[in-house]
Amino acid sequence: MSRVVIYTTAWCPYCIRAKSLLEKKGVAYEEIKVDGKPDLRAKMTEMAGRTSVPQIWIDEQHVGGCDDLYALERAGRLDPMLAADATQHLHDKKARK
Ligand SMILES: N[C@@H](CCC(=O)N[C@@H](CS)C(=O)NCC(=O)O)C(=O)O
Repeated sequence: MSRVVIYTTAWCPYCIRAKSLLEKKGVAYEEIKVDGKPDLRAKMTEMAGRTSVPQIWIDEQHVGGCDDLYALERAGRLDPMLAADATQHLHDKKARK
């Protein structure tokens, strides 16, 4: 299973919507709450190139926000990304060296 990281704030409807899709799929995710934490929000903005929350990463790959997550779902591309075995990626990377 992939590692999913989502940066959120409270009272953010897009964050709630994104998390509810992940929860519906039974996906465990790491939530980083940036309320009142300008340093963390700045780090998120720098990594994502966007200021809005949520910002979502699947196995180090930046997915984007809630709309991007749902677009992947509609395109049938979310499940394969979530199912990708991160350990296998690392193994493949090492094997290619
Ligand atoms: N299209 C974005 C919309 C996200 C959005 O508007 N988030 C609001 C909070 S609910 C936000 O972070 N606004 C501040 C900003 O855009 O910097 C998505 O789907 O994630």
